[in-house]
Amino acid sequence: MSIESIKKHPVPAGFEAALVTPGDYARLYAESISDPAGFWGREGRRLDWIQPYSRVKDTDFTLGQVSIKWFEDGILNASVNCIDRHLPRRATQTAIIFEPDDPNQPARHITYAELSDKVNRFANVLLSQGVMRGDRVVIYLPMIPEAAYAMLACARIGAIHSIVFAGFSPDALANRINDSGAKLVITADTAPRGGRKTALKSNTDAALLHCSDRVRCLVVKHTGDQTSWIEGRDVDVLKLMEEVSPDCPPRPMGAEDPLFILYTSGSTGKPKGVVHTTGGYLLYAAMTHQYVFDYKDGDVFWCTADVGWVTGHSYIVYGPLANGATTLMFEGVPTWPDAGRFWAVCEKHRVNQFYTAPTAIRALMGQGPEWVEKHDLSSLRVLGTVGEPINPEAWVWYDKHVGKGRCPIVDTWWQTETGGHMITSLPGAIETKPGSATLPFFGVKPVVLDPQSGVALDGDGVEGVLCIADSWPGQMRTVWGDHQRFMETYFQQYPGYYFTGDGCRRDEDGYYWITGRVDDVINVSGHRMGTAEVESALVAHEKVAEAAVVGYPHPLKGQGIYAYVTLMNGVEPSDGLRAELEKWVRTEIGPIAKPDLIQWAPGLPKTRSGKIMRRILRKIAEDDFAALGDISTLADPSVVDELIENRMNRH
Ligand code: 6R9
Repeated sequence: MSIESIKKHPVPAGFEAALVTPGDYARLYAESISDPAGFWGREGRRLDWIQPYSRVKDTDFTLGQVSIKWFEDGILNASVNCIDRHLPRRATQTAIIFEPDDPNQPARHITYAELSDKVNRFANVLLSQGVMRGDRVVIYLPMIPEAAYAMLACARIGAIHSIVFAGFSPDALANRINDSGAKLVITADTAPRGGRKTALKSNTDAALLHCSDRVRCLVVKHTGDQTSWIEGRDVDVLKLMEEVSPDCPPRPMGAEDPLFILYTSGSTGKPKGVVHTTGGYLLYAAMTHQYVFDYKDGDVFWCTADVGWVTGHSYIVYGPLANGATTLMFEGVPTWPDAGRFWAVCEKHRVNQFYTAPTAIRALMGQGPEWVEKHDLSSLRVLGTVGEPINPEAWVWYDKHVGKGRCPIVDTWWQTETGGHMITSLPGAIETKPGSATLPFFGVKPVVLDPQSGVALDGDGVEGVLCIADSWPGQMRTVWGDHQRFMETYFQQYPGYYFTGDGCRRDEDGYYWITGRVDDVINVSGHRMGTAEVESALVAHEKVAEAAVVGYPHPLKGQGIYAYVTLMNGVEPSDGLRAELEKWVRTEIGPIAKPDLIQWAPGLPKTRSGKIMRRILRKIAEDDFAALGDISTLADPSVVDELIENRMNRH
């Protein structure tokens, strides 16, 4: 069966009154492309501006002078848009539902009035610690309401937050504190997840050994577990919140002032600090949240991502709260205490829109539909996926068992760099095909280029690399502290375009199918991992001489991490050493970077100039070594046979 022949799934009944109908989509999309300034100038009024903008779009993709500005002379405050402006109508409405890790603990409903109180107090605590406009604040918190308070408190006083995923190691945390030049880090004592606890405070202590001793540490006493305490450096934030004023005037910010930095993996070893600014990002997050999920007043919206990733920024906090929505924050994991937890939470809180990752769907699919069927999922209206291509089997399972065939599935393709959804269906407007992200969102102009020549492939039924031809408001503005790197990474290879790093096919119907990364980035359970990052962690181990890391197809994670390791002379390979290296990478980067398979490689395939031929390593890892291609340029072609002979069995 060719993929094109997969039939379209029509918009299910009941979506006639969706926010965007098929006619609206065609009309608004055409307008957004032919008159971006007019379109976005109007949409920008979704936000409350302290001083309205007169200029809408000022963007230039020309290599050497890339510059992206939206609503440049507008002045606003993101926390006012997410809180204050809703208070007249929504003070008693729930802003955040907090569902704790332990299902026996009560859920919490935080109203907009309470959110306002907490964020104002949190902002005053930050001010009391000397945090000023433009300062960086690193947030290393689990999925608790304080993470949202901390983000919005930064936004309120004009500080720039940078969240570090709580699963990252002390080293990764230290690197991000240092790269961003943060003054302060916010953490929690310990974090329960799936019944197990992570010692965030002691990780932070370890990280701070590698940072300036001026960096302060705010601690949220979440579990009350005992932690070490350094007087003068560590601050009990919840206690201070009770002491400060519940009123903190919002700082007026320029639309182009940075709102946050979020580090993400690229094809080189060092993670990049992706910078998003205030006006364009917030507008784009809000608008995509509303249209893509067909979010209507009173709906309960649940995005299962972690606030440590961009999906959590845009679709747990900023998008929903800018829209005055009720957003659910879940501290736990899908499979604890049992594989029905997601569905129990959907039932308990009458969730209307549910947004998760293909890896979670595949894991739950493996547990059997009976876990889903135990629960009343009649409140669900729209289902979403994000993070990696969804395989049609998982799509069909999601549609059948979770959506019962009556919930449209929005497969949302986007990136940390794009701020919000770029290619996605819309519940009432776009028919779906399992595995395709379908069509571009308003204002997004995708192009498919021939990877070698860089020529745009016109028409339908083409495959190549995915670029975007013009700017949109949610686009990242720069790499923190390194605009040159920003230009080189995204605008150099295909001049005049934003290069996404993804491969893509546009089918006969003009639908987009993301085929995966074309650079040295692998996608493990929807999380981006630079192969170079894992390699540098491995070679930092005293017994490792050299390492090469590639991705391979993994039934649950999408891609798994396959590491070829050359040991130092005289070191004998053993299972013990393998376990030691796995543990090493976990502590160097974090559990998500742990290699799934380590193959001992006495030699690696290299060109005569010493470049590792990853293409060959990828093929061996994929078990596709019949098609190795030309290996005659290798310095020593015999290493290939040895690697094939000893490849890891993954079945
Ligand atoms: C939001 C997010 C971005 C990379 C991206 C692509 C992959 C994300 C996808 C998808 C196919 C989808 N990706 N969504 N691939 N279909 N619906 O995940 O951001 O962590 O920066 O990852 O993830 O490869 O380039 P981020």
